[in-house]
Amino acid sequence: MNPYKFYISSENEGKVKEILKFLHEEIRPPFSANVLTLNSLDESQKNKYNPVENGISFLENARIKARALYSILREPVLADDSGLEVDALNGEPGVFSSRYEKTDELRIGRLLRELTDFQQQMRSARFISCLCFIDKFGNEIFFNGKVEGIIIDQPRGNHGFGYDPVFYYPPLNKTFGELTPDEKQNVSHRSHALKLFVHFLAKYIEFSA
Ligand code: ITT
Repeated sequence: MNPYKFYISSENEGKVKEILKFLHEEIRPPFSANVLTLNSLDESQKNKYNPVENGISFLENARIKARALYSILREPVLADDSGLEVDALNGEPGVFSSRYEKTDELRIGRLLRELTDFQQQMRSARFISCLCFIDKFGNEIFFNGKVEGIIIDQPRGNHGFGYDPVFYYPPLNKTFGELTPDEKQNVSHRSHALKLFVHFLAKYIEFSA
């Protein structure tokens, strides 16, 4: 069976690294995949790629990113829209997680400032991931994952990306920034969604072969 080729529609290096690692390890024989990133687009395709994430939900933004690449390539694509929902901030930064501030450091700084007056038991939060897959015919399907944690008041650890250093995960008594890539892969929101996607993809490849 030929490897099933599809593209990841994301400009976030940390995210792409996690997705590639997961797919590399979890898509197993008799199935195989050739997973490409935006790096393999030619210049004119790169210039056309401009997703405008103006949706009001993770699902809408995942769809916008997947469609943006699909409309250029007309080949199967996978996009992830993700973010951090903090209960004390009424779910913010949510779909604005990447637009909250310009860099990871500034984003974490702002988040901790907003939470200054909240004690640990009031700092519950969750990471959400919504994946949108579009096949070569333009059919789309979504997969969701989440993981619950607590926002601590000092960053810890330098693994991962984004808000990982302040996202404390009680079952492992560590922040996501302190988890190795393998440990994060075992429990993350993105892995939960990717697991569903891989399960789907195996059936999809089997039935469309
Ligand atoms: P693409 O849209 O190109 O994929 P992006 O960074 O803009 O890249 P999102 O719009 O989905 O992606 O924003 C997700 C933001 O949420 C991301 O920038 C991080 O700040 C945060 N985030 C998502 N998943 C995370 C994770 O596993 N660990 C830490 N932070 C995460």
